[in-house]
Parts: sequence; structure tokens; C-alpha cells
Amino acid sequence: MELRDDLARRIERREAILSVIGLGYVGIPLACAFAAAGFRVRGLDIDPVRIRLLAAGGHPLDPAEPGLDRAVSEAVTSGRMTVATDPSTIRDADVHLIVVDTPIDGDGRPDARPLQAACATAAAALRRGTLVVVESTVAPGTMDAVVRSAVEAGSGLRVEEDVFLGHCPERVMPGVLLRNIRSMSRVCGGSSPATAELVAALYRHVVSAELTPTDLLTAETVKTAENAWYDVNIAFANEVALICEAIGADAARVRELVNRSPGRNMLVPGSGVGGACIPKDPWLLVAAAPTVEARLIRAARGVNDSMPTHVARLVREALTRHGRAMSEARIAILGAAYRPDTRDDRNSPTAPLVRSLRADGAEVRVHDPYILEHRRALADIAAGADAAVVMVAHQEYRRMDLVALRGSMRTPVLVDGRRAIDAGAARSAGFTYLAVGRPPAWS
Ligand code: SAJ
Repeated sequence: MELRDDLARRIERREAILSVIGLGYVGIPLACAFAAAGFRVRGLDIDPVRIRLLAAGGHPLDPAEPGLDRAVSEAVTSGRMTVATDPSTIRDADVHLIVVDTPIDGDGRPDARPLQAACATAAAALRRGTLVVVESTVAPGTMDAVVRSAVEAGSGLRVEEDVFLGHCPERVMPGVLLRNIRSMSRVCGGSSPATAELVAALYRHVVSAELTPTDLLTAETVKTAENAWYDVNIAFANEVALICEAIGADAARVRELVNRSPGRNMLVPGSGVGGACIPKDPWLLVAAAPTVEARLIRAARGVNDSMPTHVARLVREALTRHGRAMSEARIAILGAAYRPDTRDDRNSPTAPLVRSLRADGAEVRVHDPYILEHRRALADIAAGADAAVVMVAHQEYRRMDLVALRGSMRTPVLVDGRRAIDAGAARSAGFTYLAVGRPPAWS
């Protein structure tokens, strides 16, 4: 096919112009990576504040994100990356990379509106011989039912006759955004095998890990299934932890010995599952097949979403044994982020925990050294508290002075949602120490 071969040559020579539609925590590092590889990149976003910041060489993401400040600055000052809110700026692009969010609604149903809007923007700029690649994680079947339809309706062009479709799901992780683009393997879905090869050839410029060409549906299913796998296995670890607490076994020791058995990989129990991906992607997978009950995947979501409530129960039980009613209790929550040593608090389990404790009438204060609104001194947050609850394993909490913490509190209850604290040290400091997966101190 002459059109595709010509595009392949332009990609190989890095003459192809790329647009990146959606400049978020995936789109910004992606645009920078392709600019650093020598491509001209047209960034597009609907947020003028974000665009102004990027055009000045800054970015709205975590300032501590390794290498990102420099990557954005170099991409902009080199002139290889330009950014705008005006969709006309992507008309000369040969490849459109769509990187917008793909949320779900309260019932777990995909909300494809941001994707549809981005497809319409790309479609308006499409010319014969161009490629559209969706990086966003989508429910299997979306590339065909939503993207293909929007692209053909919006451009009047036909997929595989005039234009080409790809799906290369992102595998970023806050805290290692640029590293993951280079080092994480990717599936490269295409509207035909030749187009899948073209997508792989494009990503070869920024990915040094394995690139596997495949069809669009397989690519959509791989991404959502890999994260549903993660969620189900975390739920398994959490359920074993609940059983261990009830029977008096230590889930950490059980996990350690289970994983010595060949082919076993029990994950880590904890206070819940946060992030932009894991709580959402299982629902995208399930949504693809409404006639399939998907009881296991749904139940796993329920187990993981119940863990913050379980932590609240541990707090309640410990305070009761100290004669402290929840209605008069002061509780210090350590950690609002969902990932250790980052400020990323998307879908953090801390939010439902705070709601649950406040519903019991407790006064709840939240500390997190990485999040501006929670950055008060830990000593101030813990002063006079009846319980301290570790919800994310920030280094600051792993290293904190437990004797000083105990001394500042009114009641010595320490609940550890991430096994971040040494139980012996906690007890020596005078705490009633509880942890997810560990039998209660009084059992
Ligand atoms: N968690 C547990 N127990 C575990 C593992 C995780 O409770 O054994 C919890 C974490 O505390 C966290 C949540 O689950 O709250 C998410 O876990 P994570 O931080 O390890 O994963 P994410 O959401 O940051 O990113 C994941 C990653 N996938 C895997 O690690 C398999 C990342 O590589 C993907 O790129 C990303 O999803 C994505 O974009 O899908």
C-alpha cells in the first residue's frame, strides 16, 4: 500500500510530524520522548493554563518527576515541541497520538466522551495517508465501535484505504514516567497487520523494550486484562490477610512462605487500591462483554474497595479497648497519596477511610509531606491524637521517631495499613500496634 509505505519512510527518517492530543501525565512525557528522538511534535490540549505553562518550558506535573523538567524544557527550547489549544495547529501532522483520559462513571460504565472529542479533533485534521494511534486505555471493542466510527465520520476517509488506526496502550507509572516509556514493553495494535508493524516502527524510536504488533482488539484486551489481573491478585492477598487476622496467623509471613512455593506470586495485602488505572481498568474489561457476569473481577473490586473500611474497623476496635469512643476520638491519618513517596492521590484509599472515620464522629486530620494541603508538621497532626494510621509507605513514616510520636499522642494506637512500621519497635515505644493481615495485639 503506497500510502502506508510513504508514511513508514517519513517515520523512519523522523520527517513525520506528530500530534499529541491530551497533555497529561501520559501525553507530556510522550511528547517529550518523541521530540527528544528528533520528531516535530504538536502538543494539543483544551486547558489554556496548561498550554501557557508548557509553552514557557514548564509543566503541571509533579516537580519531583525524574528528568521531566529538563525533557520539557529541551523539547520546547529546541523548537521540536510546540503546544497549543488551537486544533488547526495539528493539521500538518502525519500521526495523531490520542492520550486523553477514559473515565468510568459511578456504575463502572466507560465514559467515552473525552475520547470521542479527541477523535473528532483528530478527524478534522486528517489527510489521506495519516495514522491515528490511541494510547488511552479503553474497553475492548472501543477502537472499532468508537474510534473507527468517529474517524471515518469526521473525515470522510476510510480506515485502511485512506487512513490507518493504531492502539498502543500506555504503561506509565507516576514517579518513573520517562523511564517507563523507554523501558516498558508495549503491544502495538493496528487496523491491519501492516499497520500494526507501522505502529511498532513508530514506537521503536522511543521504546527500547519489546514491541509486539497485534490486532486492535487484542491490544485493548491485553491492557485491561493485565490490570484486572493485578487487581484480582491484590484482592486475593487482601482476602488472605483478612482470614489471617481472624485465625491468628501473620499474612506477611504466610505470603513469604507461599511465594517460596514454585509458581506462586502472592501480592501484598494493604489498606486499599488507588491510582488512575487499577481501580478503573477492570471495569473497562468487564464492560466489553455485558453478557458475561465477570463475578471474580467484580468481586475483587469489592474486596479492594472494602479495605479502607477494614482499616477503620481496626481503629475502632483498638480505641474501644482503650476506652475511647469514636465520637470523641482524634485520629491522625499518615498519607493521602496512593503511591509511596509521590504526591499522586488519585483514587487514594485515604479518602474513603477519612469518610468512614468522620461518619463515626471522629475528628480526623490528614498528613502527607508530598501534598501541599497536608504538608503540616507531623508532630502537629499527631499532637493529642488517639490513633495514628499509616496509609502509604512514605519513607518519612518508615523512619519516623515512634517514641516521639507516642509521646505526642493522647492514646497509643498505631494502625499500619502498609506494614511500613516494625511491630516490635512500635510495641517498645508503647503503642497498641495493629496492621492489615496481622492478628490484633490482644488476640
Ligand atoms: N497495591 C497493593 N498490593 C500490591 C500491589 C499494589 O495493595 O501488591 C496497591 C498499591 O498500594 C496502590 C495500587 O494497588 O494503591 C496500585 O498499585 P501500583 O502503584 O503498583 O500500580 P499503579 O496503579 O501505579 O500502576 C499500574 C502499574 N501496573 C503494574 O504495576 C502491574 C503500571 O506498571 C502500569 O503502567 C499502570 O498501572 C497503568 O498505567 O496501567
